Amino acid sequence: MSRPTKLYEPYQLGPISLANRFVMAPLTRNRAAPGTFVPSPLAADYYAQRASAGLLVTEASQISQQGQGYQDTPGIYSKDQVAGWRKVTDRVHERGGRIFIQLWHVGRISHNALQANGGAPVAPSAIRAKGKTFVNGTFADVSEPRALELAEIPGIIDDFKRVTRNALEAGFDGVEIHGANGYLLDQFAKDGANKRTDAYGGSIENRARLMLEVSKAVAAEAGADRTGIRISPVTPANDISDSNPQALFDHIVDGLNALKLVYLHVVEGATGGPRDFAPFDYADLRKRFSGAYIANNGYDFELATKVLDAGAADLIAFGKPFISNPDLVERLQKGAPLNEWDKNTFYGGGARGYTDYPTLEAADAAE
Ligand code: 8OZ
Repeated sequence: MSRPTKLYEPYQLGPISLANRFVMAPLTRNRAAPGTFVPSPLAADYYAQRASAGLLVTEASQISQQGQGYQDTPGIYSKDQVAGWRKVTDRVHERGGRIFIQLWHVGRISHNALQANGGAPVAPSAIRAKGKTFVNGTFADVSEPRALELAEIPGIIDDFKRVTRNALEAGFDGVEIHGANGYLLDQFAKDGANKRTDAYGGSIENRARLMLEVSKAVAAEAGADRTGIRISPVTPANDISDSNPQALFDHIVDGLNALKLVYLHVVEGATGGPRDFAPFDYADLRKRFSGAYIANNGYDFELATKVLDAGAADLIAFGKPFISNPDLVERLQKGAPLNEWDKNTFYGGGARGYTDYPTLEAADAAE
């Protein structure tokens, strides 16, 4: 049975042809090698299994040791990490897939145990988030951060540039800047976390500056047509908030549009929670942005079809359904039932709950 929908129409994303409108959302899985943070050898299987999505976005990958906030998340700053990712991109490309890597600096959402010499995580301002991270096998309160010195900011932009070159060397089709979910760039943008009085704090223009400077620097390395960004205007994730998200993100998106980024990936509502968490006009962002609009958060076949038909988005990112359904694209086309996900195996561990979810074909053969 096939159902009428735009989900299976191809899409031209800058220079890259996508087979359909499905995006696999970035999903943190905490299975990188402890100590080196090289992606797990299983990651190549995991992403290759899901390569029928028009575009895969990798799990968030730290741009530096300082940018890490959780146990065993992969990096993209060392030679070994680049070699590990190369195996992933090769396998995805062999299956005809396309893959971007998500570039991540967690800012204050980290723990001393992950930082060089047990130091403090960095943030726009020395304000500790009310929230937890996962380190040394348990959930722990995030550590007290220190405010970045003005003179340190160019170094962070340089880190983003360096890892963008690494990403291209690793064979990625492009990069996604993680500007969402209460991590560093979102912390700078939003006034709940940014109390700076220099050029990176205060006005909307100043708070948006780091996200836009990073976007410009990354686009200069990868090409704007291979650079996307993820934002989450109203999410409360990781204790983030802003007094006027509409004005803030109207300004940010105008800046991203001027840079000609290839896509804007928007977490609508509370990340992993209610889509109507807070009032926000997403159509306004779409109007301001000429590139592709990727909509995310709580989409299913029906809502995705409705939104694509209405022209409110170009691509739809699915998260958890891709964890438990490597063949999500084919299952939804057939109207076949979906595997349920097991939350207990989301973060950390091995193949179980990672590469062992069956395709429909495998499940049928086993009957
Ligand atoms: C879940 C657990 C840890 C990190 C995000 C990178 O929310 C994450 C994340 C999600 O963007």
